[in-house]
Amino acid sequence: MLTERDASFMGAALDLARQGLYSTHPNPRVGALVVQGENIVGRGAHLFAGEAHAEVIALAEAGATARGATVYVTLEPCSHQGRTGPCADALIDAGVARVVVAMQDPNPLVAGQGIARLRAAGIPVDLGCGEAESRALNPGFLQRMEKGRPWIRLKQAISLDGAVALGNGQSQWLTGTLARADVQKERARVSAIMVGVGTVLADNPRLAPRLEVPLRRYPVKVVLDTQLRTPADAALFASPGTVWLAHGPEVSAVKRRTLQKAGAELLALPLDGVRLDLRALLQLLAGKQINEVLVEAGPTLASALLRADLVDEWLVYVAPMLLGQGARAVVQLGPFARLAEAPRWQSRGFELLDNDLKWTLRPQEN
Ligand code: AOF
Ligand code: ZN
Repeated sequence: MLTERDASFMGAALDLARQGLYSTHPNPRVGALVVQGENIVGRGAHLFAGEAHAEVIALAEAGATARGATVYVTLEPCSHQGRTGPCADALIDAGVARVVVAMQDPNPLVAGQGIARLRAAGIPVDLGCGEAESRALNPGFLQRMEKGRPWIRLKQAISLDGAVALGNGQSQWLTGTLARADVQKERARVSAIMVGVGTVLADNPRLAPRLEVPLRRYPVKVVLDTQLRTPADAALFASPGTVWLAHGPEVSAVKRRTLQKAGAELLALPLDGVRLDLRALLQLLAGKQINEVLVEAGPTLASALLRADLVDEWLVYVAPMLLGQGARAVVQLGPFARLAEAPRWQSRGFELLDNDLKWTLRPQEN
């Protein structure tokens, strides 16, 4: 039986899990709380793959007071011996009396076995408290485990008249400093940042998050570059984080070698028409443990992803300015003959960042 009190302790465990927002890749963000009577006696957050899981840290803090305690965990305790030991066994050994779990771990290595092991040891387990919040914290990990592809978050800065640049390409900057600082945080949380080669050639971006504190882990930089046109002296080679260049079947050995020497890892992909097969790319990224991807797309890549129904979330930073006639539209879709055919999106939240609006959208569910 779950109570209000359970919900409130699980809320605290979720807050702990959020400490891993920028660093747990490729693992999920997980928090754990040990409660003895009315008192919190242990707190844990999983922070880094290869290091202790949340439960282990929380149990260590609780020590002997874990005996008879209730433990709140935002993801099913693991049952496998991975980089760290099975958390289900650690909970059993500590003698806890009850475990409240936000959601089952879809990782096939766990998938219900952690909960089964606790129950087999006579420990009651309540499942589902805070499930929506826990899911929201790990969209990429969950989608990779459940659907074999990463979570695609498309990010664009647009004008009030729906454009990303003037006709001559000028686009720096539409949004103000606060919105641009927010993008750095969006970069820092993901497993990979993705752009088309057009963006590399036009803006020569570094694509590494710039935050006040150095990160323990930097996202991979993925460039969609069918013909391998990325210059070997592109700025992204000099910034922190690995570079992956996704290219098509027909690229010269010389180009391949030059770019590998510059530090790139090359990902050969099949074509879908004249462009890279995006589904194949996402499958490959999932195989390389990429959870969330921030796509900093120009209109071409954005349109391709939208047409293929591959955008899971759209972050639109709207600058209240007008770019006028001849400006480059945010996407090229349609034309649609009837409004009923026009794709609609669901608003999932907004934030005013100084003079700009950050709008979070998800595809309309049918
Ligand atoms: C937990 N508690 O805090 C986390 C869990 O390679 P390892 O040993 O770190 O295992 C990673 C897997 O463990 C990960 O894919 C996910 O299924 C689970 N994460 N489990 O009991 C935690 N982070
Ligand atoms: Zn574990």
